[in-house]
Amino acid sequence: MRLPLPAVVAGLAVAALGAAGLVRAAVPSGSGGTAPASITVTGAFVRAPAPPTKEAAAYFTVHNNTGTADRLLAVVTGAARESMLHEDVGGRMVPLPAGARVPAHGTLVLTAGQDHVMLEQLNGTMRAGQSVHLMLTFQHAGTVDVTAPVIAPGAPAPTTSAAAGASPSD
Ligand SMILES: [Cu+2]
Repeated sequence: MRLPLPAVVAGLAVAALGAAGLVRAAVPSGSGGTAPASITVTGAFVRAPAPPTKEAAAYFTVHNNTGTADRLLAVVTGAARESMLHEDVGGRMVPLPAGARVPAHGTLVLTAGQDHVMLEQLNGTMRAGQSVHLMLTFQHAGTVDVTAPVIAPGAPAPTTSAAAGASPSD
């Protein structure tokens, strides 16, 4: 009666792989293996457009857990046909075609009045209470998937204290 055993073991192995595949979405694909995530993203949210504007903006804080500077190159979402990294320079939007730097053991904070991801040509109506999937691409860390709740145009930003709360010991 030894035949069934290998079959059971093989089944378990497949189940474990399946679970790893699900979890992988939250981990940078570039880090590989069981190493701690080289990049983590916290406090993500999307501000719904304030009529008559039709653009939404995404904000989050990127933590670089490595000793090498990285760069956020692009953000893609199914919620909009165009998403661009912008810098707010005295109220004027300046595109960041080369991305935004994430210092070694440091943070990149996207927040109102500074850097943000502009979401243009939205696919459908965006309302508070929904959530938006963002795929961030980094120069070294690869891609990181983030789920960002949508907040109303006038609602307070949930990441106001993100910069103050960021700790290099993380
Ligand atoms: Cu903008």
